[in-house]
Amino acid sequence: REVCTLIPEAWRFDCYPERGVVVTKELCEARNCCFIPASSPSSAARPSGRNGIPWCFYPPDFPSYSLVSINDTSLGQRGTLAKEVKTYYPADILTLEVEIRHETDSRLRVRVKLSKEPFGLIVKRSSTGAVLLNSTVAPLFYADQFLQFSTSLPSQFIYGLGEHRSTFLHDVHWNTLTMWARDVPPMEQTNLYGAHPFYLAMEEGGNAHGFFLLNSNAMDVVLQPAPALTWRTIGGILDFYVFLGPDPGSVIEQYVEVVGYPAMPIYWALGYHLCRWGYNTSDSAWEVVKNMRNYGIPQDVQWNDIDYMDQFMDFTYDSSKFATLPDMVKDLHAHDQRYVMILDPGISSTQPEGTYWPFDEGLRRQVFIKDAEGRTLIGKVWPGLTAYPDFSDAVTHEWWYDNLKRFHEKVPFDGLWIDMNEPSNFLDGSTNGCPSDSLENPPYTPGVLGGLLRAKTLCATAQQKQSIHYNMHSLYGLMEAKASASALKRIVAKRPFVISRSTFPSQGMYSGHWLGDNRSQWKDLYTSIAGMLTFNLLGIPLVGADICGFSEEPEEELCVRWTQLGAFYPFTRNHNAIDMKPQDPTAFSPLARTAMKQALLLRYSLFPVLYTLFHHAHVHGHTVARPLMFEFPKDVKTYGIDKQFLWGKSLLVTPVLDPGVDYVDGYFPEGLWYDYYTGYSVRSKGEELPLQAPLDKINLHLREGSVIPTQTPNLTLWVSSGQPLHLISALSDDGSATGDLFWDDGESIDTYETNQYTYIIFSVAQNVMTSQVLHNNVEATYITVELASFYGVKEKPSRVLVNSQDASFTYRENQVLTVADLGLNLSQNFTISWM
Ligand code: MIG
Repeated sequence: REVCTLIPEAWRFDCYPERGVVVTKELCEARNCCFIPASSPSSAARPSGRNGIPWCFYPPDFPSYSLVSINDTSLGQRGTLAKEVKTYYPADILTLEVEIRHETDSRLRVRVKLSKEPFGLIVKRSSTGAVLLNSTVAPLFYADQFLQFSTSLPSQFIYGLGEHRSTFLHDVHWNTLTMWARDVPPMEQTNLYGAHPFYLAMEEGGNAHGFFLLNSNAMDVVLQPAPALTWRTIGGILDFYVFLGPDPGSVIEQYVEVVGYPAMPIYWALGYHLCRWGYNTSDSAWEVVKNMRNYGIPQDVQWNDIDYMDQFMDFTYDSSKFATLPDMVKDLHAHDQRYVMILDPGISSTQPEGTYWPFDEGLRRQVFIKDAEGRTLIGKVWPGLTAYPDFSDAVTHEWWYDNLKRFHEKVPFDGLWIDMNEPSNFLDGSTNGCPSDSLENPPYTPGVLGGLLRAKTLCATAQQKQSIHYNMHSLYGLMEAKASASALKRIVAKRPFVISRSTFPSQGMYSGHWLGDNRSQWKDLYTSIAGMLTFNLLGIPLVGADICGFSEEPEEELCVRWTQLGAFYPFTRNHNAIDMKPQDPTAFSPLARTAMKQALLLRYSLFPVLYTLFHHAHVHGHTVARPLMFEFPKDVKTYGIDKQFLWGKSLLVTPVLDPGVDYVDGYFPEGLWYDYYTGYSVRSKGEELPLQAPLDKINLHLREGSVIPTQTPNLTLWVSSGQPLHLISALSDDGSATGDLFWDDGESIDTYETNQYTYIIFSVAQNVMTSQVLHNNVEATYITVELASFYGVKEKPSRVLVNSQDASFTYRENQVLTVADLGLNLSQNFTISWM
């Protein structure tokens, strides 16, 4: 048909997305679609996400829905959609109700749901005319188990859509991203641990918008070079939000306002964490802790993996190999350090009755997920056969709390690591398999690894309190995190610290995340940056990768470079797989160990900056680890950068990601940038510059116009966060700079919400620095400001005044003015001026 040949390749929307089928002319035409085989034969089979140009695609007149009526409502419009011809998927819904709500000035919400000229939705930015959404590019499908709509995109710059292993900027060249929580080491082109149907898109001129499909079912998101995007989900309703920005940071604020602001972490969450799988005894873990202290390497938290458990059973510990566990925890606490251990959701179901309370009590309270026939569903994980708690039921939360409380009396842990919560199963479905019906074998199965929804998880037909597992699967990690955080909060009466492997939108309210089972390879060092930045977009800023790599063994050089980059992960933990040789800092040569120690001390000295950034994440939905394009949205050269990143608006991190080099190229957006260590400045026109990077150095630059508070580091954040402050101001060309500090007791719940905090603004203008205490409800009096450095002071001053009193100072040829021994009380306003 001629209409078919007229459609450019980039605009062909796949009419035959089923995998493992060679699409023939007959099959395609049975769907009333256009058939044009591509020249390259590889497009025929669909083993992975790189589908290539579809051979079978919708013609422009493919039947879709028409708008049959529309009425204004107080917030927007409500209308009815109808179509006459059924599609080739069962249970088409021919009449739909669409509701469009302008919820805020920057947020549009559209819900299409059941109700007793083709319909399309176009969203345009009126200031620029940019088309943010245009669903008329392909037909709308709305069958019971197949909902699909497509939209054009205003540019190829698309971010988000976790969890996948990819570059930060997604490839729109026929790239299918599948979402369905899955336990698998991160590889390209498969669904991973979490599901996040949210993207951020850049428009011309630096504007940005966001799109969130509120849907938990298994789905494919197809990117194609038109550029265009297709959502293809197998359940739920179409309920989506458009966030209008107009800059990338505002888009994230608007998204986080909907899904929930990230929790304010307890202070020690930001310290260095040490973990491994395969500490054979508590003494061997304890030994590392002691060595770290002896070498003077900062460490806030020691973790244990499943080794600590008795036969891998939750809420037990091995009374012989881990006999000294309670003593180790006591010792950690005595040194202002903390203890975190792992929990897996699977509860052993094979212990003799009366010997394992978690299972007995769980059965009694009926907390476990049931199979389609109403029996406790049994799968298999580390302890052998297991039942799975149903965290969609409040009863289960109470049972989880009781278990944690009982265990806490034996081992007073401080935080929780929740693993295997996709949920993971060594079997497919259950010990009894799964029924065969349209939930287990839907008319269309998205590109999930293993080809079946039940692959390495529970049956889709399993029954949870709120719905079938088919709908609830990808929510498991979120709901377990919610139960864990609330239990921990009750037990320790402090901000709960939880790190979860599986995640879903809203997760940041309850937990952080680590990026899973990476490898000790340079490639994985690099991809960790994209992962970290993506999770910052998704409202889960407390994120990091396993430092030095989980599986395999790192060369010393890789582990040093990784510790340097890891010192700038918002969540910084070294973790290692079983049977791999030790890779904690104490395991390396003095040279490497010293370089790692330096990197960690640097992180600890920046704690006030990091803590303040988390405050802004918690209160405003800001990112902590931030892509360059967020601060420089008009500079297109920043759009693809994922080898560098910022902390907040002012600290630029340029890690070494390659072996055998002592320099690194870094991109510097236009402006003045100061070397963090020396104060020397470079003026960039928006260019790449080579930087020296010997093994003991990670490049760090301060953006002009910023003031950052730092502290003398120490072995724990408890000690270092009590040290005097050193304020560093990086002056812009006109001599100005600003910065801030959020301060509280570091651990009480809701300090911001209940006014138990101090907030201070630092500003420099016309040779005067002012520290202004805007809010002072907590005693910040025990903190002093001892030192102030000013980078970019063009001439040597003749006098320096501190609160109008003459003070001594130094000035060096690198244009750095330093005023020492200030002894200023942080809780009072002060000025420092020079002339
Ligand atoms: O089946 O608990 O991602 O961090 O060390 C493996 C053992 C289970 C997977 C986690 C990893 C952890 C490991 N776990």
